[in-house]
Amino acid sequence: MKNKLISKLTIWSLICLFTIFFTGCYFYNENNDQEKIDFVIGVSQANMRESWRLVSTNEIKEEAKKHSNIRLIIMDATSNTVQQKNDIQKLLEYGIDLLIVSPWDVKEMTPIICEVYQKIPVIVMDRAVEGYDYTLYIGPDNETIGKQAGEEIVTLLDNKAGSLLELCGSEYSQSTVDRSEGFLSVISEYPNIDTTKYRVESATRDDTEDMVLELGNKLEGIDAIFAHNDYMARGVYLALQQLGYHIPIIGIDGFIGDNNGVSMVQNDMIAATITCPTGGKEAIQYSMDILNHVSGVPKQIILRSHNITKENVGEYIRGLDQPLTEVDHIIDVGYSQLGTESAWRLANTASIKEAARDAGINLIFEDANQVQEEQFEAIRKFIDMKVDIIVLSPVVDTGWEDILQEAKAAEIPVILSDRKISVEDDELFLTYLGAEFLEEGRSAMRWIVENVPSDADGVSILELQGTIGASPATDRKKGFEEILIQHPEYKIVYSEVGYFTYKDGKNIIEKYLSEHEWDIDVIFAHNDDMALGAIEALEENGIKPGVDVKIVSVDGTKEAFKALIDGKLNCSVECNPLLGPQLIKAIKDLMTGEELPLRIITEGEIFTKEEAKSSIKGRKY
Ligand code: GYE
Repeated sequence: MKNKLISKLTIWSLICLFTIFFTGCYFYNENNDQEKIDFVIGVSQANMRESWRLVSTNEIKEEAKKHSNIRLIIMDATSNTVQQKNDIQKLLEYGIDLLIVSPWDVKEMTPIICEVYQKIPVIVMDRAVEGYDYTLYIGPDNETIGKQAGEEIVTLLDNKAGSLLELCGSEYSQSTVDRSEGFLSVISEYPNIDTTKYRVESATRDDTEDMVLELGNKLEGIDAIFAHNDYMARGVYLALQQLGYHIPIIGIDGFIGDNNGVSMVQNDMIAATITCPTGGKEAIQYSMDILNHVSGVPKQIILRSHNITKENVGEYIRGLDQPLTEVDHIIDVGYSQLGTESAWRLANTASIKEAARDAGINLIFEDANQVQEEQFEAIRKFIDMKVDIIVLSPVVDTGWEDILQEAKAAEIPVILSDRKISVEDDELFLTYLGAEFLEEGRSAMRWIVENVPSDADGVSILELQGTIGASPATDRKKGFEEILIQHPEYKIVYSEVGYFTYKDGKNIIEKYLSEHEWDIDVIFAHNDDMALGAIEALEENGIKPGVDVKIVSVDGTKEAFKALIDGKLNCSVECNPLLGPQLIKAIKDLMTGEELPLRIITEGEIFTKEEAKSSIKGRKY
């Protein structure tokens, strides 16, 4: 420890000397008592020109003030990739313990971020890099933000009819593309609403003002204007004032302070703003957890956005000042688990029970045997018991509206764990904690393309599907087919539902063999248990699994690792069931009044024989 302190101090002095030579870099050091430096955090910001990034950097600094034992070194890449790479190199030379990076060009920055991640933890903000080579990603969901803006604008229009303008930024900006897509997905459902898109490449206030001034009397008959950020919204407002038009405006960002979105709503300058959180506060909070090796750090945090209107702006501002509450009683949590169908599920249940026990939480646990009605009963029981929080791991994704309305009426918050649901009213649950199933399906098919080359006859795939209507089954299939479609030589020639169980995986292969000559090149199983069942059926019929037919599955259980090592399974895409620590963190945050993110996404690696060999020892499930 002492050595560590000395080296931190030496590094710190060096850093101070370096400042003299470098511009675009500054050290944030609220507390001058250098003895206490435990961690140096490097922040590589894409630029300090965009206001959103300034807010983000400020939030990072404000949150860092709460920790006297950390130092920040912040560098401004001035929207330049070469500069950002150099910045990161310098930060490494300064001996940072963790890097927070908001990349300018995601593609270009991915390799260096991977490289840094091999040495120290990396938090990526705002723009997601490709793959999973980072510790944690924190960012908004721009498509959802676009949808929220669309919904807000629709409520403004009488009879759901009218003409809209959409003012957006550069088509090369992913956030612009996503916001636009989300917005249009809502608007397109209303045949009597038409919308015209204009681009303001710089997405700034002044250029937007000029563009709207130029539109002049083309604004006649426009019923509402959607601007992709609040600075643009302000430009629209200023132009409309000069032109003498009164058209409701909706912006995005929702920052506090003069001329920002929230005060523009308060002052009737714009009709609404959709908040786009920067995640600066969360970046520091999670940095501390990562550096202190706290368990329960997820892979991705997708932040929540709010619609701020004249009606709720006061309440929103008051909410921001609310201090966190102390929880003075034992927390009662009702957990509706869907079943015991797989090794994944057993590990999941064990992780949740263990984490609840360690945290002193009273967990009322009900297993529904894969039957939705049993989950309804469990939830009703939890409502009667007046638990603090209900956690639902839903067997299928539809049919939850009524029961969740009952929970809402009883004012009991609901968290979704593991699987997703599709409901019209997003407010029926607070957050989703689980894996990115779409990506798992994509990874499985990518592995096939790279490892099972096609011959003249093409590649025949047999698919073992999970439970019909369960989000991991739907999304794994969808993600798999997204990649499949790009490779016409690969075809799914047979697909059956195996409910994620070993028995059904085995039965399907037996049935196939009784009806067909074996002509399958690859089996894609939505989980390991079905793949292991298939392996048994193949062996009983003299077909060598992993050799005569390649097998790819999802989950990454210990049993699957053994099959990988034995060469009977070729690839398992990890879906981590150990959700307990992350769930407990969410429960505690909720109880103290912290806002939960929109989604909390867990990590997933890809395992083949070699990786399985080297990691089976420490494997927990
Ligand atoms: O992959 C499968 C289980 O919902 C992610 O359900 C979970 C899936 C998991 O039965 O093995």
